[in-house]
Amino acid sequence: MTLPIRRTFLAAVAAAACAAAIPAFAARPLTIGFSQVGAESEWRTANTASIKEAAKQAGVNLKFADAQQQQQNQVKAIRSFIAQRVDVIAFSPVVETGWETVLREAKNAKIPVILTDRSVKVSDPSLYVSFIGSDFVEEGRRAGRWLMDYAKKNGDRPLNIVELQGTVGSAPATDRKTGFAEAIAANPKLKIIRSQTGDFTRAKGKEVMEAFLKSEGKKINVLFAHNDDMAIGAIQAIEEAGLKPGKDIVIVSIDGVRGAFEAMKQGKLNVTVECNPLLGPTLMQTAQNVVAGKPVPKRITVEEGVFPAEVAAKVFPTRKY
Ligand code: GZL
Repeated sequence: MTLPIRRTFLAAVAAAACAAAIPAFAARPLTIGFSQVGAESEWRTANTASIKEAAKQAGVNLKFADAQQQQQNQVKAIRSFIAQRVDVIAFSPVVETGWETVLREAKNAKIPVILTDRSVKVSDPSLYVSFIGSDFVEEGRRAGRWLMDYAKKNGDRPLNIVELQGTVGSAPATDRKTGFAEAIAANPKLKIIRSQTGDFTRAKGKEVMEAFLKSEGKKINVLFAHNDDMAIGAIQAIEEAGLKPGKDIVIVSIDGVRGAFEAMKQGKLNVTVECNPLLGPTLMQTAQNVVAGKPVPKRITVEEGVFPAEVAAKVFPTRKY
């Protein structure tokens, strides 16, 4: 066999071998271990649905664990993902601290970690590859700016505010509180007279609002709730106290879930600041890029708006969550 023909023959054999290998490699789906905070709110339900649907669309093998809002359950789930040698670990950290050890274990196992929705406080930023989520401080500012504008348009009278905080130690609770306080600081007539966690749930939001009403009663002019679910729980408490939510007590909330649009259409909620839960597609794309060795941004934010009651009816049909 002369050299040129022999070389062509060998090249053909090599090409055939490579072609045969590709489908085998390509056929192995990516496996992502995902630890979710829980199922505490409408927002969380939409976030989970987005992640599961995006995994299905992307052909990703998703191992999903619900932590029932307990950090130790998330640590356990991450350790289990490491033991199962998943390709990528992703999670929404229920609180900001206490992650160094388990994230170091993931790093030592050479499994990349992607944060979604909430971030963590760690001394070594290389413990996670990317954080995909909202700017919660800005969400708090937007809530505060709406109230500053409301105060100006309504006689600039003193307004006593009660605040339903999210889960203690969580990034959204800490940052929304910071942003809101920063935005209203310029008007000393806007005063936060009570502030307590409602843990992002309707039930707890109602319970804490009942306590606020018992201790402060008609002194309350405004409720700032860190999420719509606590606002909706508080609306029930306000009505049971014989007051009109959205009128006797102005309500400012965050998330932009369907329940908030329903309440705004009924005149019971004044504004909701959007917090986009539809992070699934971005998570899947980012995970695929990480595994393919492509560079990914350390911080990926999402577009969000502010929806006052006057636009609720018009916008509601376009809402995706
Ligand atoms: C925000 C998310 C918060 C929502 C709540 O990104 O972490 O947790 O605002 C949810 O509704 O419970």
